[in-house]
Amino acid sequence: MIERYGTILLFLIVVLLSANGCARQENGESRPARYHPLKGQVVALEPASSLITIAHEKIPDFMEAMTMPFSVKDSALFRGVEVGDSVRGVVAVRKPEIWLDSLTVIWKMPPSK
Ligand SMILES: [Cu+2]
Repeated sequence: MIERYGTILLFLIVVLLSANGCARQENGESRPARYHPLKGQVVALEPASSLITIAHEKIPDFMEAMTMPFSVKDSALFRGVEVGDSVRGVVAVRKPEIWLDSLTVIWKMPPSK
C-alpha cells in the first residue's frame, strides 16, 4: 500500500515538473520579439549592471523621446562605445522584457585637449 502511494506521488511530481517546463517555454524564448530602430546619444555606461543609458529620439509607435537605461544581453555592445557618442541601435521587445539588441557608433565626441 505504502509503495503504491509512493509510485503515485512520483508520477504526480513528474507531471507537475514537465507542465512547469512547458509553461516556461511558452512565456519565454519561443515568442518572437519586436524590433524598433533607435537613434540617440550615450549618457552612461554601466557594464557591471549590463546597462547603457541613452537619450533617444522618439521611436515611432513605441516611445516618446526620453533618457532611459537599456539592458544589454550581449556585453560586446559595450565595445568601442563611450559616453557622448551618437549612436544608432535596435531595441528588442518581448513583453515584459526590453533590451538593446544592437548598437553602432555614428559620431564620436572629439577628444578634449
Ligand atoms: Cu524610452
